[in-house]
Amino acid sequence: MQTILRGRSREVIIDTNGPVIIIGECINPTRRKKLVSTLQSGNFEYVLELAESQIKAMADVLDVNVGFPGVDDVKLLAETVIAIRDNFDIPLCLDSPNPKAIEAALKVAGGKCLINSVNGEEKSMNAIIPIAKEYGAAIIGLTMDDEGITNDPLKRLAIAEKILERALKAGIREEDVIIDPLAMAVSADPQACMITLETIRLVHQKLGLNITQGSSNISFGLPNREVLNSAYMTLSILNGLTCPIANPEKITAAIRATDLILGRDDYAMRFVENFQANDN
Ligand code: THG
Repeated sequence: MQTILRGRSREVIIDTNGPVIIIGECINPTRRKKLVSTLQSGNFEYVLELAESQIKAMADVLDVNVGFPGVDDVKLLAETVIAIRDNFDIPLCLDSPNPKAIEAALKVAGGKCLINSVNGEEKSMNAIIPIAKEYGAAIIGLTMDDEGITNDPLKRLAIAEKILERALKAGIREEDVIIDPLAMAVSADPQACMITLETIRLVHQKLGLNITQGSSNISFGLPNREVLNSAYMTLSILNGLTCPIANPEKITAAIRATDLILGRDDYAMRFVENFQANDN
């Protein structure tokens, strides 16, 4: 199955058979307080630097998250999207829990965006799915609902099925629904990664949809995050992860290595191209 996203003109194809598509996570105020302060004063230099360095590091899509307590993200997300859109031809993943901010950003983004995200709560599905249909966007469906986050992979799969069903009913194409199995900190729950890996396997096998996740979430609160994130990335890809949200400057080499090992990189072209561009 193929999900197609678009920037101003460039098309990115997310294929359930790989190779892996990288959604750059770095435009996010977590650990980057400077992002909010510069954006709020109308200075887009720093966000454009973050875009450029991630693209150099082989990001295929950019996640754009400007959410921070006290921030008017309806205005700020749209302004940030305009700045990126005017400078780079790359598809965007609009990351906000606020449907109004998502809609304002879709109005100015152009191309074909990925909405991050909808979840299995009635309120979320009712707000986001019609917007996705209206603007022709793809959606990320988080496998949580009105009852919160379950530790049972089969229940997470059932939520994914529910979101897919609603989207299909609204006229959204199957391939435009990407599932997020919820990557959580393994420091907080020793089984967290195993639960998510099993959810990935189930969604891949039973629904055949593209799968994303905020992979770096798993290493919160631990040292040597890079090694932990790389090991988890490889296992996730083996189970069916196709478009992680991650830091390309730290994870692209491991992703290219995994694709090569899985027979999805003829003559190691992509592995070598990344090594030549980024020395890793
Ligand atoms: N699912 C979906 N969207 C998401 C998440 C998810 N969006 C937000 C978040 N989770 C994913 N984005 C981030 C961004 C930054 C970090 C983690 C998740 C982060 N970065 C560190 C830094 O920049 O210093 C470390 C990065 C690293 O070492 O690789 O912690 O789950 N749909």
